[in-house]
Amino acid sequence: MRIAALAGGIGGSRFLRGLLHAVPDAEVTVIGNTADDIILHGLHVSPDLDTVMYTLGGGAHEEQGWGRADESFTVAEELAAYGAHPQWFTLGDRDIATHLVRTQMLGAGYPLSAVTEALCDRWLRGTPGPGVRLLPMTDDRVETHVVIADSGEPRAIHFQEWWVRLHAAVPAERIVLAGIESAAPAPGVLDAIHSADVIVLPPSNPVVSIGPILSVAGVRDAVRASDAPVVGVSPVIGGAPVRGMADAVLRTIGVDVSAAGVAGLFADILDGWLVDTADAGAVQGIEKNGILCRAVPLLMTDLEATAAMAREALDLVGHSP
Ligand code: GDP
Ligand code: FO1
Ligand code: CA
Repeated sequence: MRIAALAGGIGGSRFLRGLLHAVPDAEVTVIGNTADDIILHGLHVSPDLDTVMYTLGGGAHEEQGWGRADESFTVAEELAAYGAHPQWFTLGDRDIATHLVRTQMLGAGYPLSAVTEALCDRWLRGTPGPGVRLLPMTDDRVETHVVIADSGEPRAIHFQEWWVRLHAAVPAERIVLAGIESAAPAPGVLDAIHSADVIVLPPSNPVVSIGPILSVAGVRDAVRASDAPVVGVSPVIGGAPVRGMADAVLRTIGVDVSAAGVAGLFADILDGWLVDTADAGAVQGIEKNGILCRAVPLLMTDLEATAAMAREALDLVGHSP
């Protein structure tokens, strides 16, 4: 079975791990969000691509979700000693090697897709079966910026500064995808969508993870036009995201912070939508939108629980593994 999955970072990669466990012989292409990318200390950091790569490759810091396991911060301490900025985004020593390789290859003229393939050659070689492929959504620079009110004046800051330094505590008046107008799908992205048997939306952040991917020229149309059923998993349970700031960014774009609200955001592309048992009351309304809907436990407490979610998602759209 060929599966195409649109993924952000922590939530997406945890779900993908369960999906691969549920369907070990599936050929999975992950289309990763690159709008979180940020240049720091001259290094190109791709947080969501790295979270997927480290998580599926077994190198991620499990509780944190992002960054490497067994990490040290000697370089970050030295940077701080020099007063180098910013200091609100901490790069671990092991993680810096990833950014050095990426920055060096980009500087030599390789596109982000080639860089990602090279990095994944180390991390994803061991995955079972036909394995998993990670593609950036685009090779072009796209950055999520957040417009906040700074003493009355609107000011755009990088999404990472809003999230990591400000903890999304300052209301985001607008979310802007800088560069999206001229971003083309990376090589293989549209093919992966066209040739998929199933397209999966893991429970990633609908606005700043799935949103940018669907905003790349041609991607949303390709998903809509694909013969493959599209099935998604709600990242919101009982009116709140399981973690992170999805509630804040959903409010910014005027979408109800609920499993039904997020289903509505993707109604034009969804064939199936999983909600948690806490939101069983929403099933009927979602089905009125012509979307198959099922209420099942949606907390990714461990690999088996996540694999069960993945099986339910595939079964809902007639592709039971
Ligand atoms: P990020 O880019 O690192 O923020 O990661 P993603 O965008 O891929 O995933 C973040 C989303 O995952 C958040 O909106 C969470 O609500 C969601 N999430 C995290 N853990 C769970 C879980 O156990 N179950 C569900 N349904 N969603 C989850
Ligand atoms: N998140 C934090 O809250 N604090 C950090 O210092 C931090 C550093 C960091 C370094 C590399 C990386 O790939 C991710 C990092 N993150 C950090 C998480 C990052 O903000 C998230 O992975 C996503 O971009 C948010 O969707
Ligand atoms: Ca992210």
